[in-house]
Amino acid sequence: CKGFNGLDKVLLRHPRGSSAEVYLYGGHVTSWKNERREELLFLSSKATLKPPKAIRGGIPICFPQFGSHGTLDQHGFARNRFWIIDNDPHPFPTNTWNKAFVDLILKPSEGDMKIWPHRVALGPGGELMLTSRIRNTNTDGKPFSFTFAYHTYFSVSDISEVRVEGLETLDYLDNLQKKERFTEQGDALTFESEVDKIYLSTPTKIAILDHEKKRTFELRKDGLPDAVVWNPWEKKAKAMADFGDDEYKHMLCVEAAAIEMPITLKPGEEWKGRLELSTVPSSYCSGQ
Ligand code: TA6
Repeated sequence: CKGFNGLDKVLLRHPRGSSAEVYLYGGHVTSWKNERREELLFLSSKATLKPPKAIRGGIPICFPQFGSHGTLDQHGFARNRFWIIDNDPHPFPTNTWNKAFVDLILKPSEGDMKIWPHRVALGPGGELMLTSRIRNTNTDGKPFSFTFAYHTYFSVSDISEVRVEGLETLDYLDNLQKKERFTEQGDALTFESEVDKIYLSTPTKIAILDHEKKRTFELRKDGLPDAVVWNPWEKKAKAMADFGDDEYKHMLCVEAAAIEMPITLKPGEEWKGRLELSTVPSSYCSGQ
């Protein structure tokens, strides 16, 4: 890792694994490349890389609040802050022993007792794993409730030729229809217009198929029962200053999240969220 703390650009490579690499900026994953150095995450050409504006792309972390319902700014403060590298991390489970990793911590303010450790790991096959551990450190006996999402921007060749498998027949809240609850149809998701849906009680694994690249992203998650699917499409894309007018064609957000049922911790209790991303070749033929 270059750089001493999250303020610098940090490069993560696996010493014995594939030549895949991950870049972090300010503690946020902004780039994940496979062994052929193909970029797998979307980062807008207009993204601003300085707090308090959130980075438009990569994997911003929405914590301690997802969305705008709550007392904080949209999506909470974690994504608007620089994180620092933790050189003396609380031991994470050893199941990451075969991965290169960097440990980060987020302190809401200087000297704050609350610290939230977060590990970014890169496996020998180029798989990317994020683990966050949230503990209630309150000494006044008060519970701590939060909602959370890894707001992952996947890079896709052409949104009109992408399918998402794993969310069929599930209930979802539609952000475009006053968060009303609906039930998804029985086929894989395809995309012809703006979408902003929070799928509820989703499976551990979700697949995102990119027809042109013949590549499937596999998203696996723990501790995160919901999944958000978002593409702003043309009109909203034009309205975002940090997003290119046509960039909606080349991205899709599929976000491992805990939203419908906020996570509530008693003092001393800890929650762990985990996201693992990998890619596999896919034989998806569009129009099937
Ligand atoms: O994840 C979907 C969403 O909640 C959308 O409603 C849209 O607002 C998107 O996040 C981006 O939010 P941002 O605050 O980063 O512009």
